[in-house]
Amino acid sequence: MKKLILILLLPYLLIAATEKDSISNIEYKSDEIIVIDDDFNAVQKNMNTVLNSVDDLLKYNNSIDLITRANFASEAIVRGYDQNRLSVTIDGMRMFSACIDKMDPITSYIEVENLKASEVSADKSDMSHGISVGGSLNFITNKPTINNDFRIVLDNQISSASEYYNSKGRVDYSSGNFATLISYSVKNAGNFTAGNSTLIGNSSFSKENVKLNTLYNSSTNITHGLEYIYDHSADVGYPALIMDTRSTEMNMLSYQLGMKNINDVILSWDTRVYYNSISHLMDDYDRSDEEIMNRSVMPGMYMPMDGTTETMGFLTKNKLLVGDDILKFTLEVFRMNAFSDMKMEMLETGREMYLINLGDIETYSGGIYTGYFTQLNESLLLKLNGRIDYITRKVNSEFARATAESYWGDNYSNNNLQLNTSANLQLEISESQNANITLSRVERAPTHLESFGFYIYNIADNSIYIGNPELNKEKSYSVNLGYDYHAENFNLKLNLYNDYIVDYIAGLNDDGVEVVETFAQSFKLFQNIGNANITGMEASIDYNINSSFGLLGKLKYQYSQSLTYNEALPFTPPLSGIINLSYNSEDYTGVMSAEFASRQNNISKNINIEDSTPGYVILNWRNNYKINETVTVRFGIENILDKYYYTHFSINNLPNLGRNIYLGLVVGL
Ligand SMILES: [Cu+2]
Repeated sequence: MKKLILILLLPYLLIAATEKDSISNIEYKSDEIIVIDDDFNAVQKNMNTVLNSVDDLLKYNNSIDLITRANFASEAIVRGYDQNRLSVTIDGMRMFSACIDKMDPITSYIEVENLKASEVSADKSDMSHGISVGGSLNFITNKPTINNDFRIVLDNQISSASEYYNSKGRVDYSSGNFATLISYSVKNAGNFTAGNSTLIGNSSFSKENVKLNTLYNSSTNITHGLEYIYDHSADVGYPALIMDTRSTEMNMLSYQLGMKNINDVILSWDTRVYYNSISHLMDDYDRSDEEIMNRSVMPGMYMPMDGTTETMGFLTKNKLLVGDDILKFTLEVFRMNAFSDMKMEMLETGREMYLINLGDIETYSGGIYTGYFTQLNESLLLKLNGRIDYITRKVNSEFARATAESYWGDNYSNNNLQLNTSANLQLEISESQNANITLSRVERAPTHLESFGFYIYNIADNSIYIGNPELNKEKSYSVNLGYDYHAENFNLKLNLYNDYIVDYIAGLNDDGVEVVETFAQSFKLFQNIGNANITGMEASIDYNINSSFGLLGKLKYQYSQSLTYNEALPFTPPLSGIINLSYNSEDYTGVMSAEFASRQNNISKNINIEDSTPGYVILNWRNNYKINETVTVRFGIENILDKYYYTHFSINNLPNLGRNIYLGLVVGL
């Protein structure tokens, strides 16, 4: 019975885990607050047994949608805000995508066996992992535990729609004060078949990921952690884009010092130093001569492109008890370098040209966050947040400066001070009901691409983008209303929100450019295009019908508008949701789910060029059967009806997978 509830509530708990510090009054007063951050341990392991990928898992967060460009790691967007408008971190550490065509969103470096939980601060009531106009998204990875145990789990899976093979596993070893965790994943996929048995060419990929973790307890309340992640993907076909990934390599290394209950005041103090680098190479060598000669952008030439980012940082967070109140304090500093260049190789003449897209853009950023949580009375909890970041950027490459001189003059650096505040009030209406309101004022400096990107092609609007060093910060004024109802076998959660955005940043046609006749593209310069407004709602329920059956439902809707153009913003989520009916016995879990979205006619025509997206319903059947203590099988059919569909977040209307039959074998020793 206990297990049932756990599995039924998995998606709910995952969300619950993300609502950070929504501490009930009792917990708030007690010592339990110390362990709250580490509380959602058992949940993830079970989640992994029913769902197959990080993408599947993220879909169960009601604020998240996924932008797809290939049958490969999708980009997570929160309430329609993409990675440019989110602070995306792994264990609080910064990482920046190396591909200027967004082939390597941060989510591509996370594997399901590494992921413990995802924290989303869509209402901006938490700023400890940075903050942007769309909030923050932090991935918490699995860590070793000190339990004097040795355990191996191997998980092999095949699935039909893309002749996909995935081998993954983890080894946990712990002895005395020492623990280690090693996990790996190897993936291989051929071309995938979309709905109605439609084969999508050039859509295969391969990927490997290894994560090594060690933990050492030097005393009862002091831990030292060392973490290394290696990720490599190769030959990733992008049917929706004009190029494919040749290879991407990511290395990430960090050391963490964790201290708990140092004295009556300092409840926890975590410090981290980290380094990561990403190297990305893409080209169009696999495309046919016919495609190269006839495509609308830069026909007749190959365009291999290189991209690298390198980030190093320091992060220290602590939680203090001040009287009866909690004070959270974070200090963060990081440096990031981004470089990207391309060659243009004429097919007919063999002549070559060279261009730098990101001219070794160096970013320094320093931030201080303070959160103050106080219990006003028996039923009212107030959280006040403030965060200041100072960001400075400059273009180091002389070549890049010279190329862009006609646009930027001698303006090759900018500095921004970001001031962010939010207040969150939580009201316990009764034993079973809670309400909360969050007001926030958040701003973000333009990204390095928006400031200093040069000739960056966007296939969605067939335009070439140029950065603008003189952009104003984008500001957002938000209100978020939340309501929770929880009974023994029923939970309801509601969110209503409105974001008013000032100085929205987007590319606008640059009239100053004389378009060469052979160019079918328009040139767009990043500009502040006025104000925008986003209104939305999210609702979720879970209901334990009886000891065997459970129901889970999620629904969301958003309406967005650029006030300048009187049209929707790009990637506005339509009315969409998920319904799960699950059955559970001691050895078996089965989940029937329906994912659906209505037609999206609120589209962007000026900021981006979108078309209306038809609605869809797809059905999935996923199962997990425990044969004995050692062996578990996982099997199911996704998109049972073989529906041909794509979401509003699909680039160039690339369809999703068709009927997909999968079988996995999990062996745990
Ligand atoms: Cu790329």
